[in-house]
Amino acid sequence: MSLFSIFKDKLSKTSNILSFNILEILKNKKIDDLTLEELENVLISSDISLDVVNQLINSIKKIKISNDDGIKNVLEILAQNIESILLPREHVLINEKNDEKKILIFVGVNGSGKTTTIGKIANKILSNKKILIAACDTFRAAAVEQLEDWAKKNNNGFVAGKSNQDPASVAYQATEEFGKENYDFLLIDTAGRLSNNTNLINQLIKLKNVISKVNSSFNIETVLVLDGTNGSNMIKQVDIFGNELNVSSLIITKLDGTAKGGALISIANKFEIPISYVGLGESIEDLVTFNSQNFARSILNLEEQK
Ligand SMILES: Nc1nc2c(ncn2[C@@H]2O[C@H](COP(=O)(O)OP(=O)(O)OP(=O)(O)O)[C@@H](O)[C@H]2O)c(=O)[nH]1
Ligand SMILES: [Mg+2]
Repeated sequence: MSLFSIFKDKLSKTSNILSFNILEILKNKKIDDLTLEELENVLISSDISLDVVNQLINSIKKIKISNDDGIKNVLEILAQNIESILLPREHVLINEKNDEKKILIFVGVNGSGKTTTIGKIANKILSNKKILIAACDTFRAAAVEQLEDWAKKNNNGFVAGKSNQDPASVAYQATEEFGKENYDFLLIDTAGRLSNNTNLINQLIKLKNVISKVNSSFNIETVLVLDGTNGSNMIKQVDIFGNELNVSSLIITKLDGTAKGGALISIANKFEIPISYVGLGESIEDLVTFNSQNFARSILNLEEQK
């Protein structure tokens, strides 16, 4: 299956609604005020934010439709506009040729997909690279076990704290081991739930500080994992985590399970934080490098551009 077909298949919940409704609205081949208003509502219903919807509507306002190709043309223009919003956000998180030691800290609210995403990423990293995985979610024993299973499956190193140990001290231990041993990547899993968001963020800030104290020259990326089924509520999470933790990359999961995939475009438009991967399913291969053209064309149910 090509990468494009995977996007198209897995984003069908969003595209079924978006493209079906757009085609219905354009059936009478007229772009008048009523048509534009109806199109606006459909775009908003897939959780595309109002400022993006306005941009998109403006781009098709003056189009004349005389036949079926004209309808297709509208979809093509929408796709091009969406692609141009997304393109600057494409980002390579794991560069297999990179020899520099790299630390990735995965943060995000509970259930967003951090732990499974770490497993998927470990699976992507070439087998000639050495990976250390650290379970800094010390509040849930099940979280540690889940990660240990992933780690063992791929023969990776694994560091876990004791129950309720300070997550920062587990991160410290792991970073020391990472520094001394011949590892290429350190993947750090963190807890998503704490008594409140302020406590959670403070704990994560402390964890990051401890890591840079061990060795300030390590290349550290903070990856915010977002649950795609949250739609436009993801924006609030990027606001909170993005500012406080200097997030350098976003991963949006569960896009296979939602019709609100349009929210990814809103995020790309509002924030300059790059998007490295999208989660398109539960199995280990279902984490896919984010590609703006594949995303834009898939949600409008268009064919791959040759
Ligand atoms: N359909 C689908 N499910 C996903 C995807 N990514 C993660 N999940 C599921 O989401 C659920 C939560 O994933 P976890 O990885 O445990 O989430 P977490 O962020 O570690 O959660 P906490 O540790 O509680 O904060 C699991 O059932 C995963 O299988 C995805 O891309 N698609
Ligand atoms: Mg977890």
